[in-house]
Amino acid sequence: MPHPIKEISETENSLSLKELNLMLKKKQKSIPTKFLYDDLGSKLFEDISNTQEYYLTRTEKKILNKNAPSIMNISRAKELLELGSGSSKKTKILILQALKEKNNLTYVSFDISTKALNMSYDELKNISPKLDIKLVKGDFINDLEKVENTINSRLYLFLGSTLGNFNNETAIKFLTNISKKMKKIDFLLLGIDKVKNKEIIKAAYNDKDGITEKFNKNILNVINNEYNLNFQPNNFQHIAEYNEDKNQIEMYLKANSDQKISMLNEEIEINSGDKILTEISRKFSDLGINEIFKKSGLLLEKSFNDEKNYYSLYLLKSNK
Ligand code: AVJ
Repeated sequence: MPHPIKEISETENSLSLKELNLMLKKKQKSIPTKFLYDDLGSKLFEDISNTQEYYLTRTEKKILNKNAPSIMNISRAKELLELGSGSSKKTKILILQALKEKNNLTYVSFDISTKALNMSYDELKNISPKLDIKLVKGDFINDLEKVENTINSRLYLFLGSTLGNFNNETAIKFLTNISKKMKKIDFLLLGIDKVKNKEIIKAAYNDKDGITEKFNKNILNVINNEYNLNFQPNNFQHIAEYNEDKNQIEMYLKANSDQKISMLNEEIEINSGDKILTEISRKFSDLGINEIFKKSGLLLEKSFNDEKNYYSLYLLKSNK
């Protein structure tokens, strides 16, 4: 029997066809990043995280392995709530640590993809009878308020540097929402990719096996299915370039030829060479991320890094 999944999104699609239409007609065309993560996309991201070039997941895991006792000791959490949990492979480290000292622990996995929630459940189901697993399907930008509150001490987890996918305004809005939802005894553990040599960063988004390319192009299949469109993924090329002024990777799909996309009784023209933005992935300095914490009502309790300072985990409290 599959584990039950609680769906908390009010609408099936928070983005209307009209809104998508406008995004595709703007000077800088774009598709919302979240459409990268259907079932196949979640699986492809899992494959990216195992490539040699993609240092983020591996480094985050290393930091977690080293510091799980300290993190669980400071937070004393009885519940872990993970936002955008993916396969939960890294979270397992924290769960195992917590179970060493606790008679029971709740783990809430919150993700937009059913596939990811099931992967997460499969990863964790046999760990221990002391672990209660809850699966919640929703969009962490729109549906966070609807996540049930608890009187237990909760550790919010937002790992993988997913915050880097948000522009500054959205990042602050999102973290402020978490900070407001947090009780005095709660903590937030945030994983952040840091500014470093740009060749290392670029390589991570241009793996030689082309998995990131497949991941990027899959976004077109996702919106084709969701909105009944006729994008041809093979008419586009994967681009991931590093914007040094903004310290961010920008992932695009670049049209190989002129094409027309039928939508809402019109034909959207895409010209050869046009680039559709599918993702930004920001890289932070300690100074920059601390500025964001301040603006979001968060206080830094402790930070953890790898020896090269490629990546950081920040353990935070709400300032209320
Ligand atoms: C998991 C969202 C942080 O931005 O590095 C991987 C997604 N995109 N390769 C990232 C991603 C291209 C990833 N995040």
